[in-house]
Amino acid sequence: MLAEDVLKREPIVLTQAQRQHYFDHGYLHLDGFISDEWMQRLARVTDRFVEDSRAVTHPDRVYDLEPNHSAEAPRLRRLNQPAELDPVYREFALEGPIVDLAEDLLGPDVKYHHSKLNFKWASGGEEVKWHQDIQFWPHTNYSPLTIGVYMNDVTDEMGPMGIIPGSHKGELFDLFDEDRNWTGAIRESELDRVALDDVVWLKGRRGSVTVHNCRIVHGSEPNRSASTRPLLLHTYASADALPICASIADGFPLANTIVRGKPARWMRFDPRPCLIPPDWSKGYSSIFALQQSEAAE
Ligand SMILES: O=C(O)CCC(=O)C(=O)O
Repeated sequence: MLAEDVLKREPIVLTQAQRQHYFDHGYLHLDGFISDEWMQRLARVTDRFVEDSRAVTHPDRVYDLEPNHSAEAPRLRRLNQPAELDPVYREFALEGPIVDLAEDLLGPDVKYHHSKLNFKWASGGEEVKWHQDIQFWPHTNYSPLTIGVYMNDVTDEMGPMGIIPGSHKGELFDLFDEDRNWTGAIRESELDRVALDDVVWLKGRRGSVTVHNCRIVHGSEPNRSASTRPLLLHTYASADALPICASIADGFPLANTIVRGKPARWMRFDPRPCLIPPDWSKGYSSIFALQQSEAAE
C-alpha cells in the first residue's frame, strides 16, 4: 500500500505525526514501547539460548559467533531467526505489540519476513558498517521495514543503531567492492555521498523500539562498554511486496507469513532499480561475517 493510503487509515498505536515522520525521514524511535512483561519473557528465553551457546564451537544456522567465542566466555554476534526457534519469540513476531506498529506503517495487509537477534557483545562487539537492507533481500517495492527492540538499556558506548535521516529517499548503493566481492557495506570511496554528519544514534532504555525503512542508510559502532547490547530485529512488508531473489528468509517456515489482513492478489512494483545480491540459495552467513570478510558458511 502506498504511504498516502496508509496515512488515510486510523492508526492503532502511533500518532499521525509519528507516521508522517517515518515516511518523511525513514525511521522512528519509540521510547519504552514494549511492556516489562514482554521484556521479561524475551529475556528469559534469550538467557537460555546464550547458555546453550556454550556448547557450540562453530557458527551454524542458529548461532553466529565471534571468532573468540568459548564455553567459558560466550560471545554471540547473532541468534538467527529467533521466531523460528522458540514459541515466545514466535508469539512476539506474529502477534506481539510490534505487529500493531507494522500495521500502522504498512497498511492492513502485513507480512512477516524474517527475524534476528544481534547481540553486539560487551567489550568489543563488532561494528555494523554503513549499509542499506533491501539489497540483501530485494522485493518488488520498498515497503519492507525492520523493527528493533533493545533488550537492555543502550548508551552511546554500546553501539546503538545509527541512521541517516532521509537517506531512504536517496540512491541505493552498490554493496559489492570494486572486484565484485559482496561486502554488504557501502564502499569507503562512496561514503562522501552519504550525509554522515546528520547521523542520529538511536540509543534508549530497555524496551525501546527502532523502526527503519529498507532503503535507509544505517550502521552501528563497536560496543565499547562492559554490557552486551542485544537488539531483537523483525522485518515486515506490505503484503503486496514480493521477494524477488533467494534470501536470508528462504527455507524458514514462517517466512512471508501474513500477520495482519490477507494475502495480496496483485503485487505492487516500484520502478526504482535495486542491486541484485549474490545467489544466497548457495548459502548465507551473516552481515557480521560478510562485513568482517570471514568465509561464508
Ligand atoms: O545490530 C545493529 O546495530 C545493526 C543491525 C543491522 O543493520 C542489520 O542487521 O542489518
